[in-house]
Amino acid sequence: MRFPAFYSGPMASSPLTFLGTCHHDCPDSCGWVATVEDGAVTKLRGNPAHPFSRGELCPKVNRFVDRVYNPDRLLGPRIRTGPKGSGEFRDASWDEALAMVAEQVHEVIAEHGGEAVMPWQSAGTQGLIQMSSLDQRFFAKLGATRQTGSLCGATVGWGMAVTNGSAMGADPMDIAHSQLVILWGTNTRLTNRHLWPFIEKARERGAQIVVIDPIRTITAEAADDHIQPLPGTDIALMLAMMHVLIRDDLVDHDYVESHTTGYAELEQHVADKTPEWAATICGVDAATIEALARDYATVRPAMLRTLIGPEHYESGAMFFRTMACLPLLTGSWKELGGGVAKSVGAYAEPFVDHSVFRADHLAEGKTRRSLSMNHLGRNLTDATLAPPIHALFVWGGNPVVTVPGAELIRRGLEREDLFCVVSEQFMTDTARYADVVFPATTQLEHADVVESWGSLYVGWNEPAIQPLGEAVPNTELWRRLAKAMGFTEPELFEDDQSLIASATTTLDMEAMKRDGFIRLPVSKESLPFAEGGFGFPDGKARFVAAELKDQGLPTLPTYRPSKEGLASSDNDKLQLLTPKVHRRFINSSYSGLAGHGDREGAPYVELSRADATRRTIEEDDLVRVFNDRGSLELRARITDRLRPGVVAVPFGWWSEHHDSQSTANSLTSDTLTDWGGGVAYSDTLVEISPL
Ligand SMILES: Nc1nc2c(c(=O)[nH]1)N[C@H]1C(S)=C(S)[C@@H](COP(=O)(O)OP(=O)(O)OC[C@H]3O[C@@H](n4cnc5c(=O)[nH]c(N)nc54)[C@H](O)[C@@H]3O)O[C@H]1N2
Ligand SMILES: Nc1nc2c(c(=O)[nH]1)N[C@H]1C(S)=C(S)[C@@H](COP(=O)(O)OP(=O)(O)OC[C@H]3O[C@@H](n4cnc5c(=O)[nH]c(N)nc54)[C@H](O)[C@@H]3O)O[C@H]1N2
Ligand code: SF4
Ligand SMILES: [Mo]
Repeated sequence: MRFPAFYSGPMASSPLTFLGTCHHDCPDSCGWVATVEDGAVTKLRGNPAHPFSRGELCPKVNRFVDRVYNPDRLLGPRIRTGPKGSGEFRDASWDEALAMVAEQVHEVIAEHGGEAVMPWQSAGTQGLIQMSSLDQRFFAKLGATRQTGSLCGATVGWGMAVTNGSAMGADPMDIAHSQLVILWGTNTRLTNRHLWPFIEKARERGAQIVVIDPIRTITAEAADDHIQPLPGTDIALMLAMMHVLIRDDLVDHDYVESHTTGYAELEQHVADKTPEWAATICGVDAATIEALARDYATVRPAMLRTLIGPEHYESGAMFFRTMACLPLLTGSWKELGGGVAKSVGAYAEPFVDHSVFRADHLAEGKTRRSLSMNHLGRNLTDATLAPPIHALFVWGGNPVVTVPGAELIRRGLEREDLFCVVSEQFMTDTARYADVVFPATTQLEHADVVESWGSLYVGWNEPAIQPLGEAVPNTELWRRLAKAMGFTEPELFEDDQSLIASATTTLDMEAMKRDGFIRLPVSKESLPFAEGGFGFPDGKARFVAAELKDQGLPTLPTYRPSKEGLASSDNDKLQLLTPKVHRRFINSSYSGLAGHGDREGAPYVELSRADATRRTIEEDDLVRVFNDRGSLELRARITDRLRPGVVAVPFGWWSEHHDSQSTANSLTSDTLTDWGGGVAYSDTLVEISPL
């Protein structure tokens, strides 16, 4: 079967270079230039013209060409021969693999109905059409269960929206204009490295950089101040800041009066949320909280920069709803370099129309239930689900490593009455459980458009080479599966160029293809809420959110200790954080590759000297980290980067890097966030004992 040509428009660059954009789930969405000789990519460099990434890639993608040509790449379909999870497969032709999937899926639907089929997809590629497009139509046609929830990001937006009526934020690049930069629960130098030069620029202009993080990260080490609250307690810290702002009359009353509602209730609500009160919850002394609040109001412009870290708590959305109240009180939105800079997806919404990919009519009126992607383990093992899941499709993700409750996921994937299809570039921990594995192309082999969540630049991705082996883009997989299933609706077979064109009608695609990127057509000085204009009908932001009442949640910003968390636990338990730590990984991608995992070392558990001494643990001892969900054997690293009571295991390692099959997410909590559909990875308690 020949793969159809992707793109035949005008060539942007000289014959041997191709402009592209990194597809990884990373805020930077760097522009790149691929050099091709004799049909093979020989060099991949940052595109120097890209205004955000400015010619640099990163320690992951500097070796992307090795990833693409890696001997372990999956280059043809495979069919399982050994027990589930064993990783024993044989090569198969596309025709055989497609026929097997079609037969099994028809059988599942005939016996149990369409909802017995579950799609599970994550952001392995963030590309417009390769992340999610034709799959929506394919699964509608099957009448399959819908995936809801999000591992990352949605909770931030939904949290902010309760206060602001929209998920809009400041343009992160405007941080260069700030005099006070508060990096609140984001490890910029690791996870968003191309923003750091803009922060350095602010610093050259006299800005003060503060990091608020329970871990002394590499970003905290480069800051002027590091405030280290106990995990999941920031809401109390923010309430105390509001207390100080109001008590000391550091409030912009004009702004509050013109553009907000509920101030009187907030004033009353925070009257007793003193810095002393917060200090007992956060473990940050009251004087530090006082000073932070005063600086926040008086050193201007002050930018709050946040990403994803704090969403992974039971009160994840409440964190962002509460944060959104701070710039309202000080009128910080009026200033270039003020406000809150979060992910900027909301900027692209008017210009990139994802709704064109839907085709709900294909479901022909069948009801389609929704199940959370964060409860994959629960859903696969819940025999009371009606119907139970009997066919699972996974693409663009590695849930056995990245989703909480990993042991439950494994148990679910081991079920003999589950048919599992995975589309992948590598034989991941998840792919090992598949009945059929399909080979996926990389970003150098397919066309796409990449919307960034870290800057206002949208990138073009020109395929630089033909697909390797028999790999296909995700879109082509859905087309082939639709054909194998015997479907004929033209919507299921739309080609890539047409899909891209239909979603981007308001963008200057010619300029994007010529330069490799364009800036979203929004004004240079983007001040979304300088003059109010919040997303509610009256245009005003809300300190009181009446709609939360229906969900049994407090209508005012409120700190509530987590059910599973330090604040409510006995002292033998430690709170486990599982952050991104490695420069050469992105999530669980790369940890299995030479030049990445081997150079990062091996997984470990970090704990404070006090917690180690209490358990007679020495540096490099082998210890057991466990709770009732799972257990890991790890080397201990004694550190002063963490407070007593808090321990950390780096996220991203596969089971082959651990002594058992388990990984960090074997231990983590799958409790959902208060709203927004996220999950509380960090509300996890563990015990540690020497081995
Ligand atoms: N090198 C590398 N870069 C990446 C990734 C990667 O895996 N590796 N992943 C990418 C992805 S998918 C994402 S979403 C982004 C995430 O980017 P970030 O949100 O910056 O990264 P995280 O590590 O998820 O969390 C950031 C910080 O939040 C802190 N944190 C945890 N709990 C709390 C809390 O209660 N309060 C406060 N104040 N801070 C807290 C953690 O200690 C951590 O240092 O990074 C992207 N970039
Ligand atoms: N404990 C803990 N768990 C976490 C986090 C944490 O901080 N701690 N962070 C969470 C966050 S923020 C995120 S975003 C998630 C990420 O979780 P996942 O989205 O599962 O991320 P990856 O592990 O990178 O898996 C992406 C997979 O997609 C594949 N892939 C890439 N491109 C394509 C393609 O074009 N087609 C197909 N078919 N496959 C492709 C890659 O080979 C890779 O195996 O993890 C979450 N899990
Ligand atoms: S992973 Fe992030 S930093 Fe690295 S090249 Fe891709 S977008 Fe840039
Ligand atoms: Mo993420």
